[in-house]
Amino acid sequence: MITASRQDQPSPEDRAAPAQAFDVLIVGAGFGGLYALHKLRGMGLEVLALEAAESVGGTWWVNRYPGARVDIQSLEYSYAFSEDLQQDWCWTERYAAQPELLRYANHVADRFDLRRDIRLNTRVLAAHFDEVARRWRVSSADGGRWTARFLVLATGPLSSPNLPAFGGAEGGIERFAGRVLHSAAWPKEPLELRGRDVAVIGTGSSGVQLIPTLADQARALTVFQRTAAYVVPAHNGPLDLAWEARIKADYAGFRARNRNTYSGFGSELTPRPISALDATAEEREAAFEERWQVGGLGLLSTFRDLLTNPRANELAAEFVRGKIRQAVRDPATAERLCPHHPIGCKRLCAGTGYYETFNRPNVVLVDVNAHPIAAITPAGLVAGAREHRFDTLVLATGFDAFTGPVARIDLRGRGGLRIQDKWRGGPLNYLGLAVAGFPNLFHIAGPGSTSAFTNFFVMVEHHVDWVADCLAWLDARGHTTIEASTEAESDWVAFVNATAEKTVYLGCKSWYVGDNVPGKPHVFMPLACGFPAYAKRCAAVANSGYEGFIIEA
Ligand code: NA7
Repeated sequence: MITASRQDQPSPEDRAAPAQAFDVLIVGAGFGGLYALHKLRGMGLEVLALEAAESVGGTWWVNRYPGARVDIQSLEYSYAFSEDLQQDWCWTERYAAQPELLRYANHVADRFDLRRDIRLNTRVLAAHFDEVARRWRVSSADGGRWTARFLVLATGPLSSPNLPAFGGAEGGIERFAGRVLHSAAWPKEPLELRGRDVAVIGTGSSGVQLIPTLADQARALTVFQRTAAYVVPAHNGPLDLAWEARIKADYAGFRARNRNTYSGFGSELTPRPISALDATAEEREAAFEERWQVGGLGLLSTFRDLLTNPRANELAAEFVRGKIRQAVRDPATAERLCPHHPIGCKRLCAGTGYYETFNRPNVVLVDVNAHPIAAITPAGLVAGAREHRFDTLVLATGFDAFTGPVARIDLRGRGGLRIQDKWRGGPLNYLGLAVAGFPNLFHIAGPGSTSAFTNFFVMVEHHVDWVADCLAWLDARGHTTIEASTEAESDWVAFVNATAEKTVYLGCKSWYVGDNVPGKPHVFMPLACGFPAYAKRCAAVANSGYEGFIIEA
């Protein structure tokens, strides 16, 4: 096993206060970081996880906005690595709400005694690869300093909030005199919005969950919509105990079947093996209706080609538009709520009473696609040459996805190569796991992997297990460094792009292509080949003795 004395040999810059030495440093203590810590520590490695927040839980710590809830069923969106854990833990609802998910993260941290190796309130500022020592040198905002042979980025693909500039210096958010909230930085203390005039900007998954909840509380709610969302009903409710018992009778089998699906969940709702175009209109309607009644994201797997054939996709899209027209009484509002991009091109939303919320007398929908938000004012905002007034502004504007969480670290590889420079044209990597020029660095659920389209737990368990096997393999052979080759990296990026070409994902502006953040390169970042094919490629690389990687003794 790799060993390191806690007091590593100090470099000249370390002499003032020697850095603590570890085998592995993990950045992040969300669900990826927690499992990485458990797994790698279990191999006898010295591991430390550094977490910027004051709590474990990652996304489920910061996204504490009212209505926050997972959109994959909790019996599926949970760890599979421990049979005892998955048998003991009982979810109360079909889709757990944020507080329950946070309790689960805390339970895992306690159950596996992880807290002793997690340093909270620690934002990693810099991580530099020292080519002489062949170690990562890591420092934090509060002056902490560490070294490690391996660095694991479990920073999450969606952890860097997107804060649009709107009117820039003249009309930016700081001009607003009322309270500004972001869905991904919601305050801990209870917030009284009763009687307030609230505005929400953004109608993605977060906005779709927030809007019905805020409409219940606010005196008036104005929703600023740039792109209409496809929202399927979640049909949330108390967990069906008979279903739970059936799953728990063979949880391992259920997990294995899920790992064999495109997205790592939904094995009980497999696609009909035909094109939507080959079904009769009646068969199609009945099939979509059946999925609509089941609820959740399974609508997209009604037929095998909804995400690959634009004409098949349009049939599903029109089915949802029909539902919107039924749900919303005012025809003009209904039309504004009807999306016209391919369904699933932006992540499908699962909601509760979303469209019906626009029938409420206290809710107004404002289209800011045709008339973008020009400026924020002290009393509201200007769009379409008119001022909309409110006292509380909620930004549900999403995230600087994939690259944002990494690029805010001063991350430097060989020769001082900065990740911001390396990724100037988009995220280059190999297998979604490693970056050429950045030895002994692994990325959990990053760009170039199927993370955006895969049940997050399936993804992080797969990545962590792959990394663990890789470290064990290196160690058994006495190798010190592993690094993606530039050729393998280029081939991988070409594969990611070629795969996207075969899907409907390029048919709209989304965070998958960086279009939600002004100035970000327009590059398709996730891999759309489906989890089983991706896992097979990762396994093939490992089994070949890490083809595409440069390994040094
Ligand atoms: P999303 O899905 O990126 O949604 C952000 C929303 O904010 C979306 O409707 C955007 O419109 C809107 N937005 C962003 N910037 C602006 C500006 N400048 N003006 C008006 N509207 C704007 O983020 P979420 O937090 O909802 O969900 C992220 C993921 O978390 C989700 O996919 C799930 O995986 C869980 P746009 O569509 O860009 O026109």
